[in-house]
Amino acid sequence: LTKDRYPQVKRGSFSKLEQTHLQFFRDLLGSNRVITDEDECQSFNIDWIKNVRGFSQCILKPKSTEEVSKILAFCNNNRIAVCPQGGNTGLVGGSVPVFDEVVLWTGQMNKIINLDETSGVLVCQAGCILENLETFVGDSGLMIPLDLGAKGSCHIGGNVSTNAGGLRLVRYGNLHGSILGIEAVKADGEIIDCLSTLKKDNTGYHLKHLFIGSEGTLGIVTKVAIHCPSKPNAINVAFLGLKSFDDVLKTMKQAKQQLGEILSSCELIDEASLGLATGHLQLKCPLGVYPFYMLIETHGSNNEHDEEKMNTFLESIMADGLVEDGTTTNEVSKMNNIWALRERITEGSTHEGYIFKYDISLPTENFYSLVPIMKERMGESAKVVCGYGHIGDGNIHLQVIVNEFTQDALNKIEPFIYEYTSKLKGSVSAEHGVGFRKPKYIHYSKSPEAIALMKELKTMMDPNGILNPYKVLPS
Ligand code: FAD
Ligand code: S2G
Ligand code: ZN
Repeated sequence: LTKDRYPQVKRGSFSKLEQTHLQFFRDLLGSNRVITDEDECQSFNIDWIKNVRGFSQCILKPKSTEEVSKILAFCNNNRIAVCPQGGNTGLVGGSVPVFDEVVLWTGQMNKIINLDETSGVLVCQAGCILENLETFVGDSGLMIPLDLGAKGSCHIGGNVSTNAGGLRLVRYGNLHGSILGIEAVKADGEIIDCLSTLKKDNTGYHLKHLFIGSEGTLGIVTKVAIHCPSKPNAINVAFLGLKSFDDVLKTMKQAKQQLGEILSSCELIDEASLGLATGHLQLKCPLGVYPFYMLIETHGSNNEHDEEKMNTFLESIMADGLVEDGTTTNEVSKMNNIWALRERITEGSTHEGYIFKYDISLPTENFYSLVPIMKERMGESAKVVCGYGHIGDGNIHLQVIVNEFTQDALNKIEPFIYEYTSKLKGSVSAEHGVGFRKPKYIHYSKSPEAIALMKELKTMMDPNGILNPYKVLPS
């Protein structure tokens, strides 16, 4: 969706970048942390799925909170628009400029500040890559309570800013619960230190939640304190083949009942989405072909107990005729191969064609209902219509893949898919956020009063609107 495909978006009355501005940034950061070369700016201007493209001519690479503070104070005074960027793995166009906003990249803010091994609280800068944090705390027998396919690139500051859900939310909850403290910088450069490492602190309003999920529009997250649970001694994965969605629902219910507190992930993959991973990436599926697959994982403290629970669960769902086939393992390489079938669907999809990607929360019994409806609506005009995702949290990733983008295809999908979701009181963006692509749909999931209050908050926090303009809130 390049600039010309967004005729209705007009560049705000922000300053155009001048030599004096660049000089200020160079004096502050040093020339090697102010990127203006067009080729070097390119990757910061295009999002991961190459859906949106910006035209920034200046990428800033601060190393500290103080530098972020000085940058924002300067940009605020000079009305220069700023696009915060972490790993640039966001999927709603929130992480790249729309026009010529300055990009403030957190990649150089990647220091770990402290890990308290007793309380399990990690304090680090926002630009730490999720996988690096996972490795670091893993050495102390702890884990980051968040895991997603983008872990090799995404930054913890970006995860916080999108309130990323991921593959284990069903067990470890969302970041509003596991993030204990945040340090952020407001648009005027003021540093807000809410970097508490306490599990309980009810002194006044819980300001950290303003920055969790606000996608860089209320402030720039510079440090986070996150509670890291103990790394499980025992991990088991079951991969199941099922013939109907009704059986999927019954199996999920059994999993929640019989695996209870050790259930750490419950993911659904339909035949078409599995095909995108096995077909384009030559991944091997350990089962035959079925309409549905489930990936069920347990995290526990005692492998013997967990294997017994898992086997009892599998025997009961087999006896009830809920699954056609299944395999279970606790061998790391086999578990990784099974997880790859789920985690690399996104990557496999990119080889199929142009992807219309939807990230929807629906009432559990309707979780899959949109897929056959969209197949019907698209008919021959779509190569693939598929659904996969976090059924444990009621969050489906629905994809309509066509040869190339056409307005006609888009018109068949939108706003129908959003109206359908809204009628079922679902969410038009379950975990990826609103970004640049969905502000015009936020009203399908939020009341006019709620949107009005969000705008009041935005005006209070960022009166000149310099932080990630054109994103999240409808103009
Ligand atoms: P970016 O993409 O750089 O930015 C995301 C948003 O946050 C932008 O609006 C940006 O302006 C803002 N931002 C970034 N850093 C800061 C900061 N320090 N302060 C303020 N604002 C900031 N998402 C899920 O929720 N669950 C998944 O399971 C999941 N799986 C994925 C799998 C793949 C293969 C890919 C490519 C993406 C996936 N995503 C998933 C989407 C994406 O990875 C998440 O949204 C992630 O949290 C983005 O982190 P990031 O560092 O890349 O942020
Ligand atoms: C997932 C990744 C992005 C997508 O795989 O859980 O959040 O929609 C998604 O393909
Ligand atoms: Zn997801």
